[in-house]
Amino acid sequence: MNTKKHKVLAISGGVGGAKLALGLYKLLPPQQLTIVTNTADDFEHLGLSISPDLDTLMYTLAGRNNQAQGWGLAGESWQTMAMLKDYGAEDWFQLGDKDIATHLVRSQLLRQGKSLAEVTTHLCRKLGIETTVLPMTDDPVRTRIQTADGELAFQHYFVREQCRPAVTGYRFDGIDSAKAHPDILQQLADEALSAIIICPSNPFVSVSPFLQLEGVRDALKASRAPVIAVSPIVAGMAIKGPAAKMMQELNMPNSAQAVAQFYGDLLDGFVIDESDADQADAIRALGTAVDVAPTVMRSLEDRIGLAEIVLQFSNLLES
Ligand code: FO1
Repeated sequence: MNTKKHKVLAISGGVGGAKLALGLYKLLPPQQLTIVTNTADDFEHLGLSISPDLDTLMYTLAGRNNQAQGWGLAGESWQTMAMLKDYGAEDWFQLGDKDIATHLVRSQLLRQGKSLAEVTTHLCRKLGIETTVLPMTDDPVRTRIQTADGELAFQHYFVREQCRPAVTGYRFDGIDSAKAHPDILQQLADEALSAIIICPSNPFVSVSPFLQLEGVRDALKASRAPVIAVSPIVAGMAIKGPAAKMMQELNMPNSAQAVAQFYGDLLDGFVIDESDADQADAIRALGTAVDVAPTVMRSLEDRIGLAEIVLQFSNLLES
């Protein structure tokens, strides 16, 4: 790695993105890594401010996530949910007893006038995370999923309806007036930035909200650091979540190549899985460098291994 350039900015959604973010977190000292997280999945539920992707990332970095489930905390209990059921309250969104503490503290600090970024830093420090985790914006942005039966709030589509409705489109409520967190734009302009890594998250609903914030796409293109994405689609399937199903419903091929096309000229490099090696040349023809690697992250070693591969790839592409 260029010795003067050493900072890395990672962009992550929830479960899939957090796996690679954890690999980077294990490899890089806290001052060298910033993780920007999607907040368009956020919502207000039962009077609480819930930020699912921030929660997933924080719990993952703190080593307290429920690995089997993909979201929430390990060793959780569900007494509050049982009582909510007794009251006939909404119970489609599972809030564990420990997890609720996160939402209570976040909601209280937001009500006191703290920004989402300030609250996130507070929660991270208390969980022992020193690396900077930034919400993409402090302003409310909310994904709305369009279906044949009308529009759904993201968590209603994802959790309540289990991603069953066919998606005809999506939009991000509030995106036009939301401002990217200023530290993100500052980092993107930093001469010491050596890599911008788009983690394997859903390109449409987890990464796109960040890219659509005013000034972000231009700042990514203007940055001298290479922009590298890891494909969330492996052998036509998403490891987790509805990305592949959405692609089919939006009349796109559910392939790594289609993801590269979606990101377009933003990308300097694209990491695809070994099982998709036959797409490498077609992606290179789009003007993007390609690295073929084992991208399915089952173990912690896999997460660190992929993070190493991506950082090495970024060294090759550095200008
Ligand atoms: N995902 C689910 O599939 N079912 C749930 O009941 C659920 C509850 C939940 C509570 C707190 C939290 O931070 C996340 C939670 N998630 C749940 C995950 C989350 O909704 C999704 O993984 C993301 O929004 C997609 O990235």
